[in-house]
Amino acid sequence: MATVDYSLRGRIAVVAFQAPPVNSLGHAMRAGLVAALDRAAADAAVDGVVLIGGNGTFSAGADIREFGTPAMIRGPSLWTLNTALDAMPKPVVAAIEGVALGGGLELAMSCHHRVALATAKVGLPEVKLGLLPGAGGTQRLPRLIGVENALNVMLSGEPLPAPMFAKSPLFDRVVDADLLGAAVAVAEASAAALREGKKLPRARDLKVREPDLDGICQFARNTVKTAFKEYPAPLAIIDAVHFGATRPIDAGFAEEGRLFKQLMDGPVSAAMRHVFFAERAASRVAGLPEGTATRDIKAVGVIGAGTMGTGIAINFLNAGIPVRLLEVGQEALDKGVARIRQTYEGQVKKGKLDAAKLEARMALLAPTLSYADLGAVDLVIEAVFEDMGVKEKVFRQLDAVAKPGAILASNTSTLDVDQIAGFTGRPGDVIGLHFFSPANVMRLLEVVRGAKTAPDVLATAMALAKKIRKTAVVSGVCDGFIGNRMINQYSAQALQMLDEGASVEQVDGAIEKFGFAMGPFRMSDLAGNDIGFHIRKRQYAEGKLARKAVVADRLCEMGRFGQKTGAGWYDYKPGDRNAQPSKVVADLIDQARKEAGVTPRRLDDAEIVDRLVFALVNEGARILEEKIAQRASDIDLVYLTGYGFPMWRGGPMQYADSRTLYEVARRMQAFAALPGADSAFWTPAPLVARLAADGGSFNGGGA
Ligand code: 3H9
Repeated sequence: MATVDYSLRGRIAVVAFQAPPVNSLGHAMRAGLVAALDRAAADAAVDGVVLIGGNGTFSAGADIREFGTPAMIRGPSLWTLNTALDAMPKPVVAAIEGVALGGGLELAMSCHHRVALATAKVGLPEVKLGLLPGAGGTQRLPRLIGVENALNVMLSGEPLPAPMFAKSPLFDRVVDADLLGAAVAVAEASAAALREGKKLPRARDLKVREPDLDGICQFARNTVKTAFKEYPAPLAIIDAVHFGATRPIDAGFAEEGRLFKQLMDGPVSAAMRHVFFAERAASRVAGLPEGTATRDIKAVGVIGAGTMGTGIAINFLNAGIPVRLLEVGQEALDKGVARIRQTYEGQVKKGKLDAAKLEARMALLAPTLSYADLGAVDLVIEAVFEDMGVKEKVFRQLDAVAKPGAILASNTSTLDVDQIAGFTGRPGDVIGLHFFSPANVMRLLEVVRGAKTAPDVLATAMALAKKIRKTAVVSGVCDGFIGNRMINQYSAQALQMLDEGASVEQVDGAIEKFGFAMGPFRMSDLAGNDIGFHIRKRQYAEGKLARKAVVADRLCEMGRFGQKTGAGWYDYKPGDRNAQPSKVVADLIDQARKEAGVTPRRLDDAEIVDRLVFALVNEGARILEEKIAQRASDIDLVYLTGYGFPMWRGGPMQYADSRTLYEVARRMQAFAALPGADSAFWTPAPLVARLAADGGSFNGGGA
């Protein structure tokens, strides 16, 4: 049980937090702390108190797992604790190492003094959970470091190095070593000053000194209104600071509390808290115990120097890992190397990289035309044409040259990784590593676990993903894995709605208003319509597609592959990526409706959005039933980090939960009854039907 250690150092009580790993301030910790403060206050042999993390870190703040549960407000609350600190008759010093974040920093600000190790980081990251600092932070921080600095800390949510604030009243001292010794010394000196009649310093007694309060707050409001349109927390932070800066601090606390509750009860914070836990849960893989040994990846080979291969290579170069880049022809290889250099040069121009680093990264790149040169690398990722025959050739050659123990990975986005593994004599070493384009930018990495993939190969892939700063989600083998299998259903609905009466612009516009970065047609024009065409042709041949995508196929037969051919679902002017509505496409759709004998009807935006999103959800549910994805939150992460699903909605499964699965199933049944509907498509997946009937949810258990 989380608690605190209490010991004496001379006449100073040392209260050490013991709630590993991050000393979050759950109920047991709060109760332990209040008891320790009461004990110290009552003990005549104690002159002061030091609060310190017992395990290398101060505190990561309130226990987020308690949010939305009765434990969060169960007394003593964080509020009671901070009030108890304000009322302490003896000096209390916060000794900060590791991190003091959120409620952890708020606790420290309620102490009379703060001492930090120079390596410590402090911050108020509540904004990243869709919240504001709700334990006095919006009132105490401006009093300690000024309004402008405090707004920067709270609006960015970033953990910042303690020395940044060494000269402000936030810290009495920032030390390089012996944190406890320094904190005890500060407590002793403060106790001595108290005996001499000095008052204990409290942040609450400071005045906010900011002559241009209104100007600063207005500027901040204007900035966040455009940058964080859908997020209520940044504005609430500014409002709380502005309100409290000119009033007694208790009035500020009350306003902060009101706004905190409002945010906590709202859908955006629920979604962002979901994402916080989803990111951490994704690294837990069934059947892969923590501490599974990993293989050493000192050098990587990438096959294919096209857009995908070069994007993949950049990830490793950025992480300082040497890359051998293989192509079949010199010209393509040279182009690939030039593309990588250009990417870095672009970053230099934007001031994101310096010229020396550019050269250092390029020096890690070794282009080659020979498979033999891949013999020494520890991991090879192929990014060649999406065709089983081509993959077979590549993997047979790799099997011949790769050293024993090397991991052989395919970047396939749809093909059967088990079949690919079968082209080698070492299927345990084969895995899918599905990057998303542009591979050096997109955060998602689908890690595809084949039937025979060895546990240490999987563990290595997960660890490597962290190193190259990707969000890794494990998927089982199926056509399209998690992301593309679901997007196929979404695209099918988008096309179906064109057949029924919607326009390309209307479908894109509706889902973009919902918050997607790009609608399905603009997205397809960007990625290349030929990719889907190629996959559909295979799926027609395999009998996997019930309906022909008549308009989409005709579009490709006309060579309208998207931006790269200057025409796709939209028209494009030379050198201009702005999508212009296309008369050609409108006529094509019209013609297809006539051939099918469809009388077009008007679809409203709500129908368009629900059909697109619930198509994702229904397939997501099937993916869960088949155990292709381990958990609903993994599916959400795939969509948030790889497909532009709006972050503030928490992903498709979380969004469905927020609408209630009963409502979702009802909408699906209504769509099944529409004229011309594919009723099989809209039959709720058994998991959706069960959860709808039981009142369950994907993410809240039951799935
Ligand atoms: C707040 O304080 C509100 C107040 O203003 C007002 C209240 C009234 N609670 O990230 P890691 C878990 S809001 C519960 O993998 P790292 C985390 O889930 C809070 N659990 O490690 C994981 O568990 P598991 C404001 C938490 O070294 C494990 O700890 N504070 C909390 O990469 C390790 O985490 C924040 O937003 C928590 N507060 O990074 C800080 N924090 O192993 C959020 C972590 O079961 N936390 N866990 O998956 C962080 O930024 C990072 O976790 C931290 C460590 C930098 C601390």
